[in-house]
Amino acid sequence: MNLNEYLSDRRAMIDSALNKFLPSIDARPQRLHEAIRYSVLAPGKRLRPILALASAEAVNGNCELVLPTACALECIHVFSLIHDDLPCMDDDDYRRGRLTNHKVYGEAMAMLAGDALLTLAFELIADNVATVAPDRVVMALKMISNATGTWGMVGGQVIDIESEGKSIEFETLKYIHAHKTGALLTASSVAGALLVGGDDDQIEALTQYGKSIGLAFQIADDILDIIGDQDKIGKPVGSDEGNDKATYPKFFGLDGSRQMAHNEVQNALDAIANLSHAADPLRAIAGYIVDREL
Ligand code: GRG
Repeated sequence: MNLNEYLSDRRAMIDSALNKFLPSIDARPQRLHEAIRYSVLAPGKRLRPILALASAEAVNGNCELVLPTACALECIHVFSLIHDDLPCMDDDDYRRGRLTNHKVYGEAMAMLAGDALLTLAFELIADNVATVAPDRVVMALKMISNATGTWGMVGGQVIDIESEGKSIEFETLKYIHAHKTGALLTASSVAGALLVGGDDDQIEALTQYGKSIGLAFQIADDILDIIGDQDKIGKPVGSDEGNDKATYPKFFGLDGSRQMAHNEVQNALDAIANLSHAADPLRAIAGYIVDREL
């Protein structure tokens, strides 16, 4: 399969759905809606929603049926980016090649844009009852909430903040990565299949796939923060070093980290070995996650 064609086709599908689902700048409060659209519609990879669509396809489902949940996953992701960039967290000026949300709209509006995106996400998932079985929507709501809050992304962010400037055990670094970035990537890898009626074995395989690509993604992110091209990544490199953060390269060096990322890609492929050719997009995405330049 041609991965580049697949990714650009799915990105177009998601961008058009996001444009439809996000509040219009003509509706009140206009400035909030402008701030939301500024960050969500900025050029991002759309990795999480693409994974959700590919996950539905992997179990022979129609990916268009899960578009509301796929867009919800991007809303949750962008909420985390906007809040992570705030002065009280990483205090970053650039994201996705543009000024960060608070630099343009101010801190209060950026915080509220993140809050509105997080809640809009759950509204969108609930709206998915229009196209898939209600019991599956409830299962997806539970899984995605769990991956987002204290048991997932928010929990990982807290341990990350508490670990800054400290010498931490490798176990703690694994916890941070698995929760802060891994949990939402895993939920995205499972959500599509869950919604279109995937069976227990398929859901388990996709969960293992998601955990492995989640870890591979974060190791690649650690590597890109050292050797990446700032223009391609859309934000300054070297921020981990500047923030005194523990990373895979600090524990294992660049070559050791690259090898570990590739091992995780192989684990992801092994996990979905029993799925049919319909899972080929997921197979190709696993490789892309470590070979990407941004
Ligand atoms: C709950 C406030 C809060 C934060 C959660 C996920 C997270 C913690 C913060 C996001 C910031 C960050 C730098 C995370 C580490 C790696 C990561 C998720 C990078 C950005 O994701 P990409 O590369 O971005 O998929 P695009 O822009 O392509 O969508």
